[in-house]
Amino acid sequence: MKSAITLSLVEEARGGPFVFWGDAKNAIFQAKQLGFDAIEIFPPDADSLRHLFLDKVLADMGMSVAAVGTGAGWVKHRLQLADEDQIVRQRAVDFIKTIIDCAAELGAPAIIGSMQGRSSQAVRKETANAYLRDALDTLGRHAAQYDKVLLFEPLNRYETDQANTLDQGLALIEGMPNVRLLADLFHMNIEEADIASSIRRTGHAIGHVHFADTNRMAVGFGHLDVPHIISALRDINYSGYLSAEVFSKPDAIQAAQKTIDSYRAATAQVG
Ligand code: LER
Ligand code: MN
Repeated sequence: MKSAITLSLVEEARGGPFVFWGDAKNAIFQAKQLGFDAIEIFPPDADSLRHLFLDKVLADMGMSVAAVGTGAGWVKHRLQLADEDQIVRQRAVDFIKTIIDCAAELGAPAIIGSMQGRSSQAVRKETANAYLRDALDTLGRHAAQYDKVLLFEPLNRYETDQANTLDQGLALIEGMPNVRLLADLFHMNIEEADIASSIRRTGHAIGHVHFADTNRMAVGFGHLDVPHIISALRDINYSGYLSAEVFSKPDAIQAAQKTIDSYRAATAQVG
């Protein structure tokens, strides 16, 4: 398993669960200093990320990009894949395609979390699900041209009704060989009956993990049963990232330090 930490470049997402904010080069430097393998980036759009020319600083630092989030499509541009308007849905798909393209340039997969949208008065749940499936199929194929997977993230019930658990996520991506599940431990703590069992059941499809404690603070600041979860990840031979998508509390450095300490303790303990 590998360690990663999040960086948000989206002002509209202030207060959200990201450790570093704004200054990408500094965040990459700090993450490297603390011993992380990679950074996960939440950009406003593909062009702004490209214009940072991070390839060089990443190469110089020996750092990777774990994943690139698409949530700004919703937070900043109000696009989502279950919108009632076909034109908005198409714009949402196009927005995600551009992120898949620039993530691939950085060697990383893209994540679909809040862009999955939800049902509404105008769009029944079955229809919302069908819109999402269509989009995931298209976008998974788009990512395949770069040999990258597409990561689909079930979210807790307060954020979506598309998929709240890993089992629901697995049903949604059925028949899409290039789409993998993102297991976010914060959402799972709310929705899963047993986090470790869910990981074991759906493990063949898990491609990324958001490493967060029960209160969405850095792991170690809440009451998550970390050894239990790490041993489930070991059982499924998970070799991807544990990426800290957590609040920058009490501040970025302390959240990052706690994360890397917990990551090291947990991965050393279970072997
Ligand atoms: C995104 O990764 C996520 O977990 C959602 O809660 C949106 O912030
Ligand atoms: Mn997440």
